Amino acid sequence: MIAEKALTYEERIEHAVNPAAKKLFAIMGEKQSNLCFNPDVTKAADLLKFADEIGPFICLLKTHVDLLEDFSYEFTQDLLSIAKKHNFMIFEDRKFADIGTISGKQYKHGIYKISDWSDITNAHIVPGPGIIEGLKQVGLPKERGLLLLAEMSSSGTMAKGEYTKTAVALAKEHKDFVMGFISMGKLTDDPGFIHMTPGVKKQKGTDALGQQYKTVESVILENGSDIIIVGRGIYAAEDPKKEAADYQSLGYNAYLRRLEN
Ligand code: S5P
Repeated sequence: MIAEKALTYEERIEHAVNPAAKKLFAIMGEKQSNLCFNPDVTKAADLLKFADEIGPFICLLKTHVDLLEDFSYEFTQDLLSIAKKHNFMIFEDRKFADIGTISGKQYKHGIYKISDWSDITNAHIVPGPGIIEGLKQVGLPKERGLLLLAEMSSSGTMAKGEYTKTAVALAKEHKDFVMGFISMGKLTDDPGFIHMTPGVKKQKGTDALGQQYKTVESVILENGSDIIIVGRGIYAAEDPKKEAADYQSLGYNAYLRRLEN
C-alpha cells in the first residue's frame, strides 16, 4: 500500500475552512514553529514580558486571563501589539462549558471581553452542540476560531472513547468555526483541523495534581499532533529563552520527520 503523502502546514491552508485556522497554518509555515507557549503567571507585566521575550519562537501564545490579578483593557492592547510585532496568534484557554446562550455572553461580555482580543478559544462539549452555536454567533463575525476539548492530559480524564468521537463529529458539522482540537494526538485525517497537545516537556513525567507530561517526539511524531503546548517547561526554566528555542526546534524537526515518513 502506498501511504498518502503528508501535507505541509502551508498545503493545509486550503483545506481549513475557519479563517483563524488558515492564518495559524500560514504563521506555522512562515516562522517554522509549532510551539504554543502558556506563561501561566498572575501579573500582567510578567505575562507581557514573557510574550515579548518568547514571541520570536512561537506561533501561538495561550493565556488564562482569569489568573491575572491586574487585568485591564490596556493589557489586551499591549498583548495585541506584541503579537503583531512577533507574528503570533492569541489563544485564551477559557474552556467554556455552559449552555450556548451563557457561553456566548461570557465570550463577549464581562470584564475580559475575550472575543475582542483573542483569536482562538476553546470549549468543552459537555453541554452538547448549543455551546458551539452560542460561541459561533459571537466569534465567527470576528473571524475567530474554536478548539474543542476532545481529550485532556490529566490522569483520570473522562474525555475519552465515545466522548472524543462526539467531539470530532461536532467539529465536522461546524467546520466554519471549529478549527481543531485539544487532544493527545491526531483524531481525524481531515487536514483542515489543527490538533494541539498540552502536557509536553523534554522528559516524561507528572506534576503533583495529575498533569501527565509527554515528550515532543511522542506527541508530534508518534501521535501525529500538530502543535505542542508548553508552559512550565519554558516559564519555570532557568533560561526560558533557551528552552523556547529548544522546544521550537524539537517540535519543528519532529514535524519534518513526520513529513518524511
Ligand atoms: O488537557 C489539558 C488541556 C489544557 S488546555 N491539559 C492542560 O494542561 N491544558 C492547559 O495546558 C493547562 O490549562 C495549562 O495552561 C497548560 C499546561 O501547562 P504546563 O505548565 O503543565 O505545561
